[in-house]
Amino acid sequence: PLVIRREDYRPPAWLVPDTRLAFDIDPAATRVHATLSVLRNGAHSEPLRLDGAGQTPLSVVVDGVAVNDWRVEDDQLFIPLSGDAHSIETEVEIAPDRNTQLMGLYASGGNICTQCEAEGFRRITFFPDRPDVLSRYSVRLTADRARFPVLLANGDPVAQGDAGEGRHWAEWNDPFPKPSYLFALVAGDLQVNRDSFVTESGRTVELGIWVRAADLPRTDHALHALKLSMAWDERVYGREYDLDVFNIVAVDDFNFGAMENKGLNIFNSRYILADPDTATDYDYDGIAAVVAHEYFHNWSGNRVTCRDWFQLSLKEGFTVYRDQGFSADQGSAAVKRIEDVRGLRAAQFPEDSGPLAHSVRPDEYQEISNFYTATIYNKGAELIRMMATILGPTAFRAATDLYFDRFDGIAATCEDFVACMEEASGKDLTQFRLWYSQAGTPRVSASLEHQPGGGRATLRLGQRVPPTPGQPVKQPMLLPLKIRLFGAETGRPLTDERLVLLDSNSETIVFEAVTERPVLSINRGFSAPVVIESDRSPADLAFLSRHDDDPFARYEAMQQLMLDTLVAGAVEGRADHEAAIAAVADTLDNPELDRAFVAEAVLLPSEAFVGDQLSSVDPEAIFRAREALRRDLGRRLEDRWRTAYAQAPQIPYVYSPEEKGKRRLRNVALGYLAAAGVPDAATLAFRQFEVADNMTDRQAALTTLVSSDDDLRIAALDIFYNRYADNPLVLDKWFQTQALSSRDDAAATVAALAEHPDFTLANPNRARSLVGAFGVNQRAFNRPDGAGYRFLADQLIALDRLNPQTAAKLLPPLGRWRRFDEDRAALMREQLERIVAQPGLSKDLFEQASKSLD
Ligand code: HT7
Ligand code: ZN
Repeated sequence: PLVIRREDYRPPAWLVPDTRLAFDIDPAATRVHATLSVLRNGAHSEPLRLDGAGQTPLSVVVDGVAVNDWRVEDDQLFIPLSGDAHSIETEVEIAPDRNTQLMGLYASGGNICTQCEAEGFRRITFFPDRPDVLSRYSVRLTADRARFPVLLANGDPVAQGDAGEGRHWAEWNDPFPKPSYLFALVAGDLQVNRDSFVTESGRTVELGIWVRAADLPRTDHALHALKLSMAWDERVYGREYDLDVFNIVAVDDFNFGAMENKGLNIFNSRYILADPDTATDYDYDGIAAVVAHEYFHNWSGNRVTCRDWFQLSLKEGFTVYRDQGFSADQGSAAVKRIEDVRGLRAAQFPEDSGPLAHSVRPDEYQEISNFYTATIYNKGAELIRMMATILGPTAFRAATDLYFDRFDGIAATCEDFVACMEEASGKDLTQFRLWYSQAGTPRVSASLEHQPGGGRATLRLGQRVPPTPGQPVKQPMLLPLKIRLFGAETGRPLTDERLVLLDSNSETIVFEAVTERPVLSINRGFSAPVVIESDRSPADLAFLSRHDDDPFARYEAMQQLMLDTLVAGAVEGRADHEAAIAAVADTLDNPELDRAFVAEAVLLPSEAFVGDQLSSVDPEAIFRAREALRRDLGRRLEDRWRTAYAQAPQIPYVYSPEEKGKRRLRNVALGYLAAAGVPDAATLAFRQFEVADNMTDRQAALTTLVSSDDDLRIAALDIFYNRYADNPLVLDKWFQTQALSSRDDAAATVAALAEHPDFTLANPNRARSLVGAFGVNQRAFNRPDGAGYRFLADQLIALDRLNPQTAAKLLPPLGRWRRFDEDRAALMREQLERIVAQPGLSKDLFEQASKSLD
């Protein structure tokens, strides 16, 4: 396989300051005429080399003259040029309606749209399809007026008119130089929800969200989120929007969440469409976060872009950090931090400890689409957060100002970003840079000793960065750890919060005159993305869950207590549940705590996370241990769960932090009542399912029923299906809920659902809702007979023929074989080998499967 290496980066041989594109749109045969002004970049004699995946030009014209001394080799068009500046015209024909990969120009629901990041533009026309070639685009679209009444592209609209024979045209111009991955167009039969936003400097921006007519009533939340994002970026980062229009289009077929194309964002419809009847609180949150994320890219990604794809985290890590800050400001910052850390642990920690581990700035890849990972996005965001912590808010803002100003209109690197952090703050981040180059989650050991009678407390810290593929030996990293001590007797803080910068393999910190036995609160706010290994007793963890003043640390103490209990249960077959039950009871009883926080704090760690703590995962044992603790918590605290369940949220549905918190706690309570096996659990759930005026409560009730043995489960599934048969996003929930069931027959149900008439691999959301969800159902997927592994491999092989990117994204569960017993490991490897041996396999799936075998 061809490996692309970061160290091989060379500046482009030719620049393209201006690009003119004319599209004659026809789903079966679209003509693309491109006119590029090209400039030799430095003194060299290389021909012009344009990327063009699988295409042959219909014509090539240089400075107005048709030429034929060009050649196409390895998907690149070579044109010899004698001068330093030329005009190059090419024409190609492409078929969007046969594009199942959903990269380049493709059809979705009868409309035509694009996806160019990372390397989709080369599937549209010949171009140096790399992020450091920035060009000014003007675009003319011509299409059938009846089929495609709306014609959109990047930038601002210039003109439109009639093209005769039932066709019409529109011209768009984007004055900001941009890389080809930000190019976009849409031709479709769409309606718009319009609004406007007046920027800080008084300019009016026309906003539009374009969807199918029937979806128009479900666009208000996204539009509101867009306006909040625009105001937030002005207030928090001093970033103002720069075009006269900002359009968003929602499509049903999309490989990712959304795309930040300049002035014309294209979204997976699941991150736009919401109303109380069809979207959960979680969906509402996700929509606001993704709308904000794509909007924030206008500065972190578009105005300042990436030099090459190894720098992907420059825009993605920073933009995730920015969207996390936005979401934190809309409600409870503590709950947002808890959710983000839970996501990091669910997706990034396993990646960092498995065969696909890579650094935040990777050194090589085969297929760049495989590097849109939790490491690049979420660990990347943690790196920015750590720098913000080390610098403090004022210096961090000065540093981001410097970065945006200095690199505006430039394709920059992660190094450029860190250098701005240093320059604006005067801090030395030399050692911190290891976070960009070393993969693996650092493990920090912490042990605290105290001399009784008001003596000295000694904290011993150690760090170890585990080996990862290609990186057997690691250097110690710079870890910003927020630390505080609390008095075990009084429950009061004994020290201020301290930021310890742990920069060596071991370090000792001394606290003098500590008047009572101290309890250690460490990595407060999850200040560093590390695993803490401490010798704190269950009693100390329970103490922190009651007394710690940092909400994240309080949550963390509770989770650690539960995790230790579950690990003991899974390994030894039984565990003492008392400390965990008492801590949950105290948390439920504390009226001062926000309900959303309580709901998060009393939830048990997932089966997968328990498995991540063990050298050999026994999915059945983990499931039994977790069910036992859930049952005990349910039974022993039944009165409390019933009280929590009785706190009905407001009707009609209101999407607000308070109401979300109430709904969440109520649904967690329902789950515990079901786990307790109370006789009315199924009736309670079914009644909630029937009377709910919102999807949050309806889906939560369905989730409870779907894991139960009660026949009401079948009734609820049928009602749900019939009610939402016309809504693809809600049908995804129907598939997903069943794929996540904890019933013994979950694997068989999933296999049957793959044959359901509404199941299709052609739609990525649908594929993810069944195949992707099944891969995270630890017990069902890891059935000892290997049926789960075979099923996943069958689906991936079939999906790879349609959409390699989406197939490759769903492979990782098969790569976790090292963590399982020999029999399961052999069964998983068998399927990986079967995938690798498939003739015609994509390089996307080949890279993931072959690396997973190593
Ligand atoms: N920057 C966008 C990435 C993206 C993407 C990547 C590969 C294949 C399809 C894709 N669609 C969008 C999304 C983002 O991070 O905002
Ligand atoms: Zn992004």
